[in-house]
Amino acid sequence: MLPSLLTAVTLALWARQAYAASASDWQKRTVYQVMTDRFALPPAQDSTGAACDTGAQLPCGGTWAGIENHLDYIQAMGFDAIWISPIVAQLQVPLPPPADGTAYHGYWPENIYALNDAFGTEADLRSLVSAVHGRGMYIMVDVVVNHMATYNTTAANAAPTDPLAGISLNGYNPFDEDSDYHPFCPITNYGNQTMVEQCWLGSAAVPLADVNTEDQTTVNTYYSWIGQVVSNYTFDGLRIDTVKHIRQDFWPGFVQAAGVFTLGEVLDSDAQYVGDYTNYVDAVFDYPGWGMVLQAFQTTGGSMSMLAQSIQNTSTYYKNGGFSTGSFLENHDQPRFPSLTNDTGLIKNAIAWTFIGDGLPIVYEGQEQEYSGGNVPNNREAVWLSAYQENKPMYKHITTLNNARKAAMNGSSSFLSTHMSVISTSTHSIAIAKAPMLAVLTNVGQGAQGQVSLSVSSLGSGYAANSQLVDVISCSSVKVDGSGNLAFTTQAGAPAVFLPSSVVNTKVCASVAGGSGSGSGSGAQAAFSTRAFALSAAVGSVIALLVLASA
Ligand code: ABC
Ligand code: CA
Repeated sequence: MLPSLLTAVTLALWARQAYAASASDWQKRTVYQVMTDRFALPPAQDSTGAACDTGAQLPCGGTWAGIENHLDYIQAMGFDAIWISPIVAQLQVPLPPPADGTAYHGYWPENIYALNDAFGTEADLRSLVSAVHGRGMYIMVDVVVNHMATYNTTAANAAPTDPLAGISLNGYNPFDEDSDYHPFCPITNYGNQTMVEQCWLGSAAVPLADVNTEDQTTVNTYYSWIGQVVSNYTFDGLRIDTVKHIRQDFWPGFVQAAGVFTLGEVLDSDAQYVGDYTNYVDAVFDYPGWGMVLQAFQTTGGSMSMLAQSIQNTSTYYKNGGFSTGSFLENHDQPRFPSLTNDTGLIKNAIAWTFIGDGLPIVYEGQEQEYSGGNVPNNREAVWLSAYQENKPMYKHITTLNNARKAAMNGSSSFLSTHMSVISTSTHSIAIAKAPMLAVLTNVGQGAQGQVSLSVSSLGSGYAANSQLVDVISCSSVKVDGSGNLAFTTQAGAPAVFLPSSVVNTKVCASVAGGSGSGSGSGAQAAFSTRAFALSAAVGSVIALLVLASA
């Protein structure tokens, strides 16, 4: 009896290990965010390339089977995890829909015990999960536990009074009684935390009925639900919606019941406020850092020192500093970065940011195609309209960054446990070390060639004098000189991401140019012998960036 019991226990533990991915398991990965309705049509319709009008806010037809059919496209870009939209059954609104559209996005739950049949069948979802696992990839599911969505038939266009009075909760599962919800009040003041937690999101037409998570029975319902969802489908992680809208002490029990890595959405720009939630869930999206990345790279006048300050804030206010963050440039709630600037130099730097730091890198579908939709709903373009082209500049850029991160990880066992550090900033650049990686990001823009020189050997970059490096973005060799200085030229405003040449394999750079060992700077610079002017060479700073404007 005993041996078989032991075997059973061992097997159970093994099964749990195989799927119950922890924060440190996730740290080794990078994530591609799939908005299920907009990523891929079911295989039978795939070649039709059906139109998708984002402005209409109607379902465009993406499904779980569609995602499974295009995992190659995601994996070839170097991602080893995906995040999918919420999976549960949704509120249906009459057509034409109210101003805030339909539930195509999946954030309007009505029955959390049923699947959203617009995305496919249970078999389709299981098949997707096993296909993802079969490739050695992880899958993160988005979950909404703050609210159930309702449609206000009596006062759809009126100022809301008490929507519950005019709403039938027939068919809601669970929470089909008014008493399951906080009394109606719209959130009008985000500075009032009690209001943020106990009042309602949404609009007059589609009020998001705020579940009474002060009630212990309700809490227990959610805890057992999440445990079932994770184990039933063997999800590896959760993206948790609206975390700041539920009291903090709800979360540890939820996280424990889930048993997998949890990444929470706390939409706020205040690092102290957001960072506090890392005491309650494993990690949060780095919204405060994201705001600084936008200001740094959306124009050539952005501030690099504010970006450095934001990295400092992350290490001060987040439980494990940047390790407890998800790093992103775009998502389904924010205008796409190329809607703010069409400067490809700036875009490449902003994308690089996601990959060179401590946070879990996350890329929103369509970034690789340089989609440029603005505010919701325009930022939710269908990926099939791109025909999944893999030869696009940003697809290649993201692939390079993914490969570079892998190479750094494989080349140094301490890469993942080494905190990023800012080794210098100037008006237009910031140098960030996360040994063995050193990134130099600039906002000089695509019209400029910048000559950058910085002292690296004494500043925690991990590079000794005479180290032989490769900038994996340009695939050119650069050598740290005998005094520990690094000089190189950044082309068309692109970022530089250095790795020791010993860890750069042919997957990262098929071949390496300029590997003379004498530094690539002088030869290359001669080509830009036009008007030269120093945009910044901060006195006393170890970094100097000289911009040679092309005439
Ligand atoms: C729909 C339409 C929109 C229309 C809206 C009324 O209705 O699409 O065009 O404007 C889902 C859908 C949305 C839908 C909403 C409402 O439901 O995706 O399309 O909008 O029906 C999460 C998800 C999000 C999802 C929901 C709801 C929550 O990621 O996709 O939306 O399940 C708040 C929440 C946040 C939520 C977000 C949409 O709303 O906190 O969880 N996201 C301030 C507040 C934030 C607030 C934000 C709203 O405004 O502090 O809490 O987010 O825009 C910074 C400040 C921030 C400030 C921002 C704007 O500026 O530091 O505090 O955020 O500088
Ligand atoms: Ca709430």
